[in-house]
Formats: sequence, C-alpha cells, structure tokens
Amino acid sequence: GKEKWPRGDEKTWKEGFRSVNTEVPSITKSIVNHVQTSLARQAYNLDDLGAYQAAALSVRDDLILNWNETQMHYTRKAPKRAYYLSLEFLMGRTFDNALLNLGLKEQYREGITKLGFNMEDLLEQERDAALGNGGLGRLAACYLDSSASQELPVWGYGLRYQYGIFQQLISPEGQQLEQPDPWLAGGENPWELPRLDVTYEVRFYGTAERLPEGRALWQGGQEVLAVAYDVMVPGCYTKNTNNLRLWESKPKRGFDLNSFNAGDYEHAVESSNSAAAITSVLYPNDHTTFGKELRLKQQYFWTAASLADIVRRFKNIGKPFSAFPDYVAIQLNDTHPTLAIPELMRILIDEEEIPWGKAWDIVTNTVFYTNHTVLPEALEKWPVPLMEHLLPRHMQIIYDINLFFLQAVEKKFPGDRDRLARMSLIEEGFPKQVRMAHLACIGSRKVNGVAELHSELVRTTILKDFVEFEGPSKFSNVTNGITPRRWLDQCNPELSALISKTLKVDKSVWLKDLDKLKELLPYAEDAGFRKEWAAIKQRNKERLAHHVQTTLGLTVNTHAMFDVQIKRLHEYKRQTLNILGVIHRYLTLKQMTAAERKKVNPRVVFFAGKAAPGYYIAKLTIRLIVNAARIINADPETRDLLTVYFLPDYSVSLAEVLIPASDISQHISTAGTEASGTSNMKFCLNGGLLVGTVDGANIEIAEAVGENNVFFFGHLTPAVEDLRYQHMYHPVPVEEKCPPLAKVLDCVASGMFGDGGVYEPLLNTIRQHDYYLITEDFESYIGALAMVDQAYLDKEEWIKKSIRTTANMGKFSSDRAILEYAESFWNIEPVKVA
Ligand code: 7GP
Repeated sequence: GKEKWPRGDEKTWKEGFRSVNTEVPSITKSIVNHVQTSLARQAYNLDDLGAYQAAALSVRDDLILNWNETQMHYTRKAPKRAYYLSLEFLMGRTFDNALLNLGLKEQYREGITKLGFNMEDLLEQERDAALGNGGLGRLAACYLDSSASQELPVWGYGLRYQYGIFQQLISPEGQQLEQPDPWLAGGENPWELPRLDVTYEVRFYGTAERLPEGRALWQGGQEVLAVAYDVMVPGCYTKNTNNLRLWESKPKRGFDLNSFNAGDYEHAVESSNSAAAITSVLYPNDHTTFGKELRLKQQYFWTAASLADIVRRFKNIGKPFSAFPDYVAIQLNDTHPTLAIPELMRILIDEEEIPWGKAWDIVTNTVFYTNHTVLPEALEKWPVPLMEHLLPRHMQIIYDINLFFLQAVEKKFPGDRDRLARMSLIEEGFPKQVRMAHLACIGSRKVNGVAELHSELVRTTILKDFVEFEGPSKFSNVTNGITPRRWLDQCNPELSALISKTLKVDKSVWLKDLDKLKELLPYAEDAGFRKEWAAIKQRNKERLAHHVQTTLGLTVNTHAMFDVQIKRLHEYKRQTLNILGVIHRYLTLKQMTAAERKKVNPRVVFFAGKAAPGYYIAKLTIRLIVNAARIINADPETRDLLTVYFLPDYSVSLAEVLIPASDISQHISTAGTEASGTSNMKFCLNGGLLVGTVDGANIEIAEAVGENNVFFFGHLTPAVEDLRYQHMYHPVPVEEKCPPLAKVLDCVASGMFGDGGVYEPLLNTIRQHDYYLITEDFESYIGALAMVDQAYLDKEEWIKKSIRTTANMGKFSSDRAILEYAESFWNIEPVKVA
C-alpha cells in the first residue's frame, strides 16, 4: 500500500526539498550562499582556501542528497550487503573526484570562473586524506569507487585517524624526517558526516568467566565509545553513493568528576586521554608487524564497532540468525581485521545464545579473507599473554576454535605431529603467539591472493597445509584492479578526452566498461592519432616539470625520457637496484667521448616514496638516492643526459601528476615478493611502458599488452629459493659474480656521494647474503634498460607501443575486480537507485 507521510503536511515538506544543482546559476548561488552563511565570510576577503571550502560545501550538499537516497533505498530493499573491513583507506583528495563522478566538473568550473577564481587553484587547496600506507590502502579506496560505480551495496569500515601517514621531509644530508599529518586540523572536513548518535561501547581487559553451554560472561575492564563518521563515496554517473564508516574513539565518560573535584586534574583526564589514543594515529609500517598493544587495541576497537553495527542492521531486517550469511558478507583486507572471527563467535554465542556449531557455520559462511603479501615479516602474530590480558574472552574462543580444528586435522592425518604443530593457531615459543593468517584462513568461506602468481604462492607456501586439509576450492585468486576514474579521467583529462573523441562515445560509457579501450588498437597505425597521443604525453611531462619547478625550484629537462619509480621504500622493491643502475649509467657516460655521448638518449629518473620510520636500510637508500642526485645533477659533462630527482612526501595527489608523465616506470621486485603491485597498472593505463621483473601483476599485464610491449628482466620465481641457498652457503664475492656492480659499490664506498662509510650497512646487505638478489639480477637489469634506449630511438614505434599498452589494459579496471568479488565470493547484486 501507499506509505503514510510520517508527520506534518506532506506538501509543505515536499516544497522544501531540493535536488542536485546541475546548472551554473544554481551552482554559483549555492557557493555564494555557503560563503555568506556556512563560512561567515564575504566576497571582499575571500581567498582560494575559502572559495574551495564554499565550493566543496556546495558539492557536499549534492552528495548528501544522493547518499541519503541510496541508504534509504538499500534499507527498503534489504539486499545482501558486503562490508569491506580495512584498517587503511588511502583516499587522497575528494573534490575533483566527486565533481567528475557527478558529471558536474564543467559546470563548476564555469561557476567558479564567474566568481573570479580558478578551478585548478581551488583543487590544490584540498589536503589528501592519507589514512593508509601504500598498496593495500589505495586498493581499498579503488574498490570503494568501483562498488559505488557498479551500484553494489557495499560499505567500507575503517578508523578515523587524527593523524594520517606522516609527512616526509628530506634533510640536506638526505635523511628522511617524519612530521605528523594533522589532516583534520583545518576544522571542518566537508566529505564526512559526523554521526554522533551512532555509537557503540567497546570493552577491553576484564575477566571472562565460562558459563554452561559454551557461553561466557566477559565483564570489568575498560569501556570506550566508538563514534561513527560517514564518508560519502559517489559512484561514477549514477545516483548510487555508498558509505565508508570510520570510527573515532572517545572516552565513555568525558572525565572523572570525582578526581576533578578533588583537584587531581591529571587523573581526571587520564581515561579520556587513553581512549582518544586508540584512533589517534595510523601505524606507518608497511609489511612489518610490531606487536604493540595499541595496535591490537585499534584492531579490536574497529572490528567490534563494525560488527556491532552490522549485527544491528541485520537484526532490523527481522530474520533468524541462520540467515545471516544470506544478508551479510564480510571481506577481511589482510589479517588486520581477523578478530572479526572470534568477535562474531562471541556475539552469536554469548549474546544471541546460539550453540557453537551453528555459530561457527554462520561465521565461516560470512567471512572472506584476502592475503596481500607472503613476506614472513608481514604475517601478523600476537603474543598470547597480550591477547589474554586485553581480550580474555576472545582468547578462550581462539583456543576452542583451535581445539576443534586440530581434532579434525588429526582425524584426517592421524599421528602427524609436525603437521599439527605447523597448522595450529598457536605458535609455540616464548611467548606463544596467535597466528592470525591461520585464524583468518580457517574462519573464512574463501581465501584469495591478489594476482595469479601470488595466489599460487599462497596455495603452495604459506597456506599449503590448509589447502591439503580443506581442498583447493576454497583458495582462489582475484587479480587487483585500479579505478579508471581517478587514474585516467581525473589525472589525465586530455588523454581521457582524446579517447572519448576517438571512440566516439561519452566517457561515461568506456570509464565503466574499460574493455572498450581495445577499440583504440587500430589507431596505433594512424599517424595523426599518434601525434595527438605523443603531444599529450609531452604536456603531461611539462605539467610534472612545472610542479617540480614550483615546489622544489628545480628545472627538469622535458625533452628527456621520464623514468619513474614510486612506491614505499623496501628492500624487496629494490629501489637500491634502480639507484645503483643510475650510478652505473653515470659512470658509463663519464667514460664516453663527446661524440659517443651525442648518441645517448637523455633520461630523467624520478623516485618518490616513504620509508617506515624505523627501517634503517630503507632510509639509507633514500640517502643514497638524494646524494647521488646531488652529485650527478651537478656534473656539467653529463647533466643534459642524466638527472635524478627524489620528490619528497609521496602521496596520492603527487602520483596523479607523476603517472601520466612517465615514458617508463619500474616495478623491479625480486621475483615472488611483490604480491601484485597496482601502480604498474596505473602507468600502463596512461601509456607508460613497464620495466619489470616477472612478478605479481606484471605478468598479467605483459599477457594483456603483449610481451613485446614490456621490458622484462631478472630471475624467475622458481630460481629464487636456490639462489638464496647458494648465497647463504656458497657465497661468491660480488667482484667475481658481477664486476660492473662491484665497481658501482666501490664508488659508493669510496665516497663519491659523500662519506662512503655511511652507506656501509646498505652495501653489506648486497655484499653479504644479498637476500633480494641484486647481484643476480644486475646485469640483466642493465640489459633491459639498454633495450629501452634502443626501442626509444624509433619514436613512432614507441608511440605505437604506448597506445597498444593503454588499449589492452581493460582487464585491470577495479570494476572487473570488484565484480569478481561480488559474483564469486559475496553473492551480492547491484541495487540501482532510480
Ligand atoms: C600490498 C602488496 O605489497 C602489493 O603488491 C599489492 O598490490 C597491494 O598490497 C594490494 O593488494 N601489500 C601491502 O600494502 C601491505 O601492507 C602487508 O601488505 C599486509
């Protein structure tokens, strides 16, 4: 029947409703209105920041309308929903992305111009939301964009850190310095909606007393409040606007009045400080775990609040808990949210009084786990004493899960003690530790890696025993993807326009069906098209050069080949190989005659990336890059042919300038170590060619674009283990193994780039065990770069390669990836908002 209007006069209400402003006059009216009232400012003294804020508030109003309608629609329809639990969401800026997804950028540009401002200047006013470290966090952001764009009922759940990833400064000596990133300090964040009414209590510590029938009573300890902040995630050319719910911690009681009245001010605010600390800062470690209590508190705080919210929403549907997996899918972004498994068990058993076996069925049909790395130092383990202290009830549940699990393993493999020890959720030792990947694996419906090779390594190495026990069908692959909205349309608007013009379709079509790019292939043969293609690349190089000029005061040679490596600093990613290769190139140039140098292809090498604050070797690599750059760039004999830049404070926004400007980019991890990589996809989508090892998604990119369009080098994964064994037990000095590299190392050690002694620890990682096999891959790396130079000589052929690369990148849209999750894991369907 017809729904009754809830209160008051329906007509009066409806006359008050507004819709999204799509015309320039209503847009400018809205902006001016926000200048006057929301900001309490005037036209006379309005600066770029104020104008940005007013324009952002205007867009925010539009997003709220769509967001509200979407959420209401999802509630009414009550479809199965998926929840993406990620401790990191590396969102970057929102303003430009929202305008493009709403299809309002040109209208806003016109309006902003009429008001006397410049769109590009306003876009620069926004701070990045940098609530993530690297690939894992940015992937989560791309998946949110794709979920909304594909009209899937997906919510993200994360933490609202007060401080995002640190800001990186580089001292004159080349030392990385870290500064806090108080990204919310400007006051209002227009892209979030504080939901001060949506709160949950989260308990820590206390005691857990076992009751009959497997239940327990957990009480005492400390309780803190989780407060929801909703971030609106607009889809591309759709009303669907999804939600990213971020939790902020707050003390349950503001402060202790008794202490306050007794004059003990410090004690009065103590509880308030410790509660606020939980969501104060993002841990800046990438691929390492430190076992810190505050980190475990973050993980539980976030999973407990998210699950309470998910369960409450499910209960509103009014179905029995046996139907929970028909309405809810929970995706664990790596093991960080693994506590969701024992927490859901606790809710079902202790609060909903469901028996163990039924509860376990519900959990294992609801939860899904994605692994993002096979590096041993990244596999989370929590000390049992810490878990027992902080989460006594969860530790009981984990022991019970382990008992039932090991009984089943024993039944299948009787008497295999080693296997039991290997598979146990508890690692013996001092202290004992909980292996979170094992818990995530046995508590999940599906387990996946993020590229074909990586998923195979998950199956055959870290989870081999589990595949043997549970059978292979639970273990699968979803190759990562990237959103073509931000990573092509937004960061490379000229290329986007050329594609639409050439394909004779609106971008709304191909941006949501990226396989359409295939239709560009024939245009590789069209000289006119190639000219336009190359001109856009050139203008993107000039845009980057302009950025470097205005931010660092350095002049970049835009007629050189642009060679880019941007990612977190890590030994396995081998920025060291790159800089040693650069030095080798420099030494070679120095030995050439002037006539020989005339034939050399000029090159500019860009690096950017942050090192974890405690990662000494990674910081030394930055130091070497900065000092090598200082010497090489100052050499009048070579500087027209080779320059090197380390761009400080890498961010999503900086990537948006660097990626469209690259001729080549480097993805040169030791084979078998980079799970997927995602920037490799971004570069290739923008027509940059890939230099890389046979690793991660590089392999699938080469399959898609053709091996003749990538530059592969280095040993393959199966060889790595043997080589490492050789290096360990039958070491050969680098002078014998790789003389050209030995020469480079000697130059560094002898002080060519400042005090050589400083680099000793870094050089020793190569001279000694060389775990990441730089000596093994150096010569083939130099060979690959020579092939690049060779190929670049034929400019027309190079542009063809660039066009063919872009044209074949359709597979790597995060729309394809998220639809794979939706269809083959979560079993959810699009729910379009009319
Ligand atoms: C990264 C992987 O290193 C990268 O290869 C992959 O593309 C990305 O995840 C997205 O799947 N891993 C992390 O960022 C990370 O922190 C440790 O992994 C948990």
